[in-house]
Amino acid sequence: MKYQFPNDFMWGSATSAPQTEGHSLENGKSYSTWDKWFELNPEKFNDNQGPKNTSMMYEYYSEDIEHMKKLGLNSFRTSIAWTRLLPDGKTINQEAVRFYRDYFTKMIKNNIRPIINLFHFDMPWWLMEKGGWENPKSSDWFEFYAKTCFEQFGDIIHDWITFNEPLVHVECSYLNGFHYPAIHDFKKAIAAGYNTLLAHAKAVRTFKKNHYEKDSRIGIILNLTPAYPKSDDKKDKLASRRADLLNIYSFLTPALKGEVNIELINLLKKYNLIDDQNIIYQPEIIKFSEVDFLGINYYQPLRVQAPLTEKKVIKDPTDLYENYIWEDRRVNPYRGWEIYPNAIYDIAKTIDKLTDKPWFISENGMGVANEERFIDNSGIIKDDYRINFMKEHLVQLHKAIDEGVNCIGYHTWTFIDCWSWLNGYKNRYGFYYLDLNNYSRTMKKSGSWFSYLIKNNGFNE
Ligand code: BGP
Repeated sequence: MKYQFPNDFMWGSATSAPQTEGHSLENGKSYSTWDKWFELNPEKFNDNQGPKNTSMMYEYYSEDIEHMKKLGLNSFRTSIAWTRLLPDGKTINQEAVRFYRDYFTKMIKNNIRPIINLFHFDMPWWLMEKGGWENPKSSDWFEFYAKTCFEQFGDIIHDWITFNEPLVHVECSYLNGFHYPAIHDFKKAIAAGYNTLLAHAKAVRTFKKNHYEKDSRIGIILNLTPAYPKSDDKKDKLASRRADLLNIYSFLTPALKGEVNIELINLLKKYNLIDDQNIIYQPEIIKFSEVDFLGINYYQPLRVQAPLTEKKVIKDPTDLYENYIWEDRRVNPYRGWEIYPNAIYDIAKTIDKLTDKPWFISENGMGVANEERFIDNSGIIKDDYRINFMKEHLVQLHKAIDEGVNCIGYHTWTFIDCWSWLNGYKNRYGFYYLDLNNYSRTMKKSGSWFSYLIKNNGFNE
């Protein structure tokens, strides 16, 4: 094979509990902010599609593991729903324990390594009513939840993740309106981010103290979107550095070193963005944030330039750096995201300079609307655009691996078309097409290609 990957490379897909399980208020599960928000404002969700009816893996998981096998996946990431396992934050829901144990055990029996994440944007409603991540005590609630997960499933799960893209629930809830409570307040965003970091550190601390076994590891998944400056001009470069501090190093420095990024703290202090009332700096806890391994989600780069007007009072990250459209860009028109595979190589090299820890691409994929257009006579969706997207990204990843970076796997987003937050089912990402009328799953052309790739541990062109 022209592009041969290392032995034991993890090939898989990623998803999350809220986007797949369905039955969102059944079998003992309590409300997450998504369940509640949908009840309060269904019109905000594309086509009124809420989290109740997703791909219904809660009942289809046995069959779906067969589908994973057909692809040849050797690993799979999903999450536990905090609201299902601990509906009131304190009491274990035994039905949830039964469900998750059976789901994970079946994967393992089929040689699919589960990578289990604790939080994928699904804040419990009872905690949201207490302020969610803005509340400094939220990290204690999370630590209790994490400990419960390790106790209930630590005998079968060996790869743990604390958070998926911790930056995203912060910016979407407190800056850009895509997650509940959808307010705009930079200071609150920073407090919520800091409390999320504390929660991560406390979960790692608990894991290492009580549940660390020889073959177990704990990590975090970060969306490390690199910021490319518009020009070599000093001001544009400063803007891109600031973007990287906020978007990359806010969580990457703690995850690699067990300390906050001082340059970032100085920037936030300079603009009076750290609110001492909400942030109680606890380096003795932050030191536990260092992880064993790292997941990197990559979809699109960030293109930045210096702000067009200089502001004294900073109310938004875009007051520190502004986005611009690169004239040569290629774009996925459905999601509106730039397609730039070279960034995967750049990220790999950046990580390589910072650490020897193992890492993997934990999400990469292409969401496309109305894929029924591409169904051929045999009833298969010919998603060649998705195959090309993966190939282009894998070529870049392969180049970096060839140069020695410690990348141990590649996971796509996603396995079966899944529910996507406010976008509902608009953009589809799966290897399997989901028919929402009867929940049937049909493999797309990209699924066949991925299984060929796994079988050969590589591809030719
Ligand atoms: C990532 C999230 C996923 C998923 C994916 C695709 O940031 O971790 O949950 O949603 O993006 O994005 P979207 O569903 O918004 O198109």
